[in-house]
Amino acid sequence: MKAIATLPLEFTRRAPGAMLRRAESFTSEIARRRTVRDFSSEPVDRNIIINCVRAAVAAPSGANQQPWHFAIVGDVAVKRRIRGEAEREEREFYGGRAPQAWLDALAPLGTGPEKPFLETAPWLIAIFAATHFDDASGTRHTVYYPKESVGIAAGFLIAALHHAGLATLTHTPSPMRFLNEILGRPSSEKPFLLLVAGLPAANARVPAVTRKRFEEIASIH
Ligand code: IYR
Repeated sequence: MKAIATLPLEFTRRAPGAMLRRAESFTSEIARRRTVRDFSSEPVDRNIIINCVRAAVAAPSGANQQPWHFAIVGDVAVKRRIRGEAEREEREFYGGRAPQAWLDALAPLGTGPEKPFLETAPWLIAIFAATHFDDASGTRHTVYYPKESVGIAAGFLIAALHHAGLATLTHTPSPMRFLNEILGRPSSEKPFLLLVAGLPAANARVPAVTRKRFEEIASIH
């Protein structure tokens, strides 16, 4: 295959001091991100969500295949259907499908099968990962590193939403195939995660959990 054309890189060089200040300022902002489960029903402009999805797709992906789809849901009836299906799965999960050790790990977070936030929050973003795709000539292609690629994009999205001033919840009902049916996505796309986005309820509370110390999660060589 012929090599792709190249362009000069557009890159902003910064002084070391400026880089350190920017690194510290980004860290202090992103470190305030919390997973929120109590959402306000206050509307949020769809253009904020659209712009954050545009940030997500700046993520790198295996072989630049961009194997993702973001289904942005604000319609009340669609959110209600998603809640209904998610709670059906979650009742099974909490009612016997999950091993006791898993339920024990979740107990401090106080999660359960009720998922009112799927209707209360103004926006749900269902993120799908393509496992393969067909090109214009109908040839099937394998996607390389779909989970890594979509995971990175999901991280960008969560960071962008937080930066914009919104709260998020990464919700993973398992299995999530019902999302393909409700959102009309092909079976070649696997639901990766259901992101809830909006403003927190006025009285929102979060678990008193802490992050691991730097020395526990990183080593310098
Ligand atoms: N998907 C379930 C269970 C759940 C699993 C993990 I791992 C969490 O960090 C939180 C919840 C639910 O959403 O309740």
